[in-house]
Amino acid sequence: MRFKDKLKAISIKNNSLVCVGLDSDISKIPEFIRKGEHPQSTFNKAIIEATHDLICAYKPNTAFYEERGHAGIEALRMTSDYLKGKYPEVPLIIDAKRADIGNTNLGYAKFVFEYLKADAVTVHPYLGREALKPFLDYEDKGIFVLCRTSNPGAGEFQDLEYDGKKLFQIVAENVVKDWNTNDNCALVVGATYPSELEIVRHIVGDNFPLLIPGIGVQGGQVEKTVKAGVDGNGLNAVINSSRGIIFASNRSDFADKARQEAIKLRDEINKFRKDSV
Ligand code: NUP
Repeated sequence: MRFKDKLKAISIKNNSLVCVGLDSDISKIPEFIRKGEHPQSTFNKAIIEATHDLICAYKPNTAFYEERGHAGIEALRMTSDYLKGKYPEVPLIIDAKRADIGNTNLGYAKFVFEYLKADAVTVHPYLGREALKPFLDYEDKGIFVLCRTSNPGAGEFQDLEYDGKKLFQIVAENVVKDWNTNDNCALVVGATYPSELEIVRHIVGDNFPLLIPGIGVQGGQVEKTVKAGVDGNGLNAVINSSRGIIFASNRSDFADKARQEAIKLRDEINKFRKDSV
């Protein structure tokens, strides 16, 4: 199934726009798991078991696996194998923020889509459409292009103006008009910038997925995010929380606490989602 259809189906089935960020920083996972074999994948499996019926996607950020070298890459692959085996209907977004010249992107794309079997990936737009072709050619996958990021300094380049438009607006326009010929593009917009999020949703229209990180620890507010981010059907907003869910407790109750946080976020999102459609 194509990524976009998979995302829509699970969002409807689970009645949820929550994306759980599997940013399983080895230094933060509970000590009794850290001491065991395969700590990151054991942790991820427990989080998946506790939350798979409450969410619309999982999003591991590769940074927290790459830092461990071989063991981390293995953990990422084991996590993907587990999810694909047990809950194949749940999309896996690999947050790797890749981009290089086309020939090099062939390798990046194979790593995420063939080795890790991801359904979607995050990429930088800076090298342009031509360079990203190896990603865009995967018709069934989702290509999330960074548009307006959640960090405090995001505006340094993203708000630069050309012809009365800010760079992030031009990125959104180009992606939706020119890059999306396979109907597999999506954008990343931080929850910390609801006005920009509203502008981007207006540019891309309905039926276009937006990955929205920055809820909770980074300060993004749920109400503003939902109202600005969902499409006309109350869908296609993938609202990510990583630390706020997976590290709700660092004791033996960590999975239960993660479940409670996921329920809380799902319900809060749904409360405002109703007002938006
Ligand atoms: O603009 C972005 N902001 C952001 O936080 C784009 C991202 N991909 N992210 C990622 O989302 C970030 O790298 C991390 O993996 C996650 C946010 O985590 P947290 O603040 O919910 O813990």
